[in-house]
Amino acid sequence: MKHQLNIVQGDITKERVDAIVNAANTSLLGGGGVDGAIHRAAGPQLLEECRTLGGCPTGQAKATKGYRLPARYVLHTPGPIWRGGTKGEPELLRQCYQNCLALAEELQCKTVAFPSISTGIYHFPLEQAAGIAVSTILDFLKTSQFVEQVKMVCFDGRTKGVYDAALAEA
Ligand code: AR6
Repeated sequence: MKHQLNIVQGDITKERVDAIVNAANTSLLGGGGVDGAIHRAAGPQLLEECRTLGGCPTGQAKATKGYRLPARYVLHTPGPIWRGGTKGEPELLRQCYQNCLALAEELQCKTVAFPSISTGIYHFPLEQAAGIAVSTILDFLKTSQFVEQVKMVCFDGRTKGVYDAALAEA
């Protein structure tokens, strides 16, 4: 199959893909979790470019170069902070995946790697987040022109298990 989604366990900063996604915050000026790991691996030029972007609203996405990363681009998207699920969190999370994939398509990327957006410091429930991620990515892959391979890069075994189950049920 030409267009596919794979679930893997690992460190997204090591991925040799056209674009990796950063689970950022609205300042785009760095933080902990995967955001901290990406900035450390990319080097200080990433923060310099991020400073020129003027932040980013939750659910939207902005691209930078990858600098010292093996990936050519970083697509920064602030996921929703979980506030009980009645503040539009599911729709905002869907928009994160959708807008990153649209940006990857604009940049003519063939391969894109995502972390599990919002399920760390932002506490979005993992099962629900995995369902949203998998369905949004699979829908996108049905009609994408450039993007052929999407990887969900899960940092730990529990996260990978939940994404595997979501893909099996899709
Ligand atoms: N590779 C892949 N996944 C990772 C890595 C890595 N190197 N490191 C952590 N994860 P989080 P959020 C996983 O907290 O919930 C930051 O401070 C992690 O185990 O990074 O969207 C930002 O600046 C979890 O499964 O992101 C924001 O302020 C997933 O990545 C805030 O955290 C997401 O966890 C965003 O919170």
